[in-house]
Amino acid sequence: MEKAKGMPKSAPNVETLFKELVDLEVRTSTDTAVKDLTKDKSKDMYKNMEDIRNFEESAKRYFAAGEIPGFVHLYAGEEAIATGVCAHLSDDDYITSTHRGHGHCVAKGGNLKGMMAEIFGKATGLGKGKGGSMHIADIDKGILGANGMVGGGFGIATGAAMRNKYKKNGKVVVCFFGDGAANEGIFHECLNMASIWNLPIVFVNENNFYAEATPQWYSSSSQTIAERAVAYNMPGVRVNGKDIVAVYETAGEAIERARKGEGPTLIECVTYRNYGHFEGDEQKYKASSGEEKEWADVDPLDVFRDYVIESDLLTEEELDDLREESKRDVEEAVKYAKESPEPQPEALHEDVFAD
Ligand SMILES: Cc1ncc(C[n+]2csc(CCOP(=O)(O)OP(=O)(O)O)c2C)c(N)n1
Ligand SMILES: [Mg+2]
Repeated sequence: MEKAKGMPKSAPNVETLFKELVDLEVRTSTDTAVKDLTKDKSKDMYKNMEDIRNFEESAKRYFAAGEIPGFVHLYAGEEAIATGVCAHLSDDDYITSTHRGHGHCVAKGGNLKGMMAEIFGKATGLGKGKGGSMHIADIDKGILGANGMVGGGFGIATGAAMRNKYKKNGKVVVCFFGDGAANEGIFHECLNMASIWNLPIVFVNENNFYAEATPQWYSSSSQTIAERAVAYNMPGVRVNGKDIVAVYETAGEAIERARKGEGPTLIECVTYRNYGHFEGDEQKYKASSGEEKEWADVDPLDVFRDYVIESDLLTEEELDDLREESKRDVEEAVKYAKESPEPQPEALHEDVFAD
């Protein structure tokens, strides 16, 4: 594959560089035969994507209103990845998440009320209101934690996979990470170790083409993230991350491979975030207004709606009902969070050390 442009010698045509990367080949649902997408599974997946979207839209609204402390990095636009991957996992399997972690946690079964209360900083939150958005975790659901450190999940995920292999417990680990994290040293160390030890792990890259304001064409020596898998002797697949059916199929193969003891896989999901890096980001670094407009038309929820209607899996009415149900669930979570008490000062030193 042609080498990426890297640091340009003269002023780059940013729009062209961006487009070049976006236009590289990806796997889509038309390339795949979906084996086990039942009506019930489709309902669960659509409801889950709606839950993530509604959760994020609420987080956006209440952050702007000053009711959510700290920072929030929204997952809106990337729903198909977390949902399509986690649809293959049970509570016994593990995930590690990122600073953009709400979607991963919802998809892995994180309780909406407990999550919302956590980002509101309330005592009823999953972390008793002490962690907030970037530290949501729920060990009982296999959520090993969102992470404020870019690349922080690699070591945790690889360690958990090492333990799973040692214990022969059949559990799989999924490590979500961004395009920026793929340029951290620990990415290379962990893919290497996962490969030599043949660990039950899937590395799921969410390539939204930006790490904060830094575009991928500028910061990556390889054009794709998936092609780096060759260096670590594992399969590398680049898939359309806006197309949940393609993500679901690709992740299903990788997770099955990991469960059978055949080792790790690297999946690159091509996507784009609906909003700024964090809430309040003016996004002046974006290649052009055209770039944002083009991607705004690609809504993963609509892509899935079209697919299930065309495949006679769900009707428009059923989809609308699920959308309404999700809105109600998220509204209830907001109400719960707002009405919950603040953590008390006495609780500050609790939960610091393991008992
Ligand atoms: C080790 C480390 N370096 C830098 C930062 C600051 N930082 C926070 S998010 C981010 C960009 C991450 O980009 P990417 O991995 O592509 O994830 P995305 O935000 O696009 O989902 C950076 C540089 C950090 N939190 N941790
Ligand atoms: Mg990114």
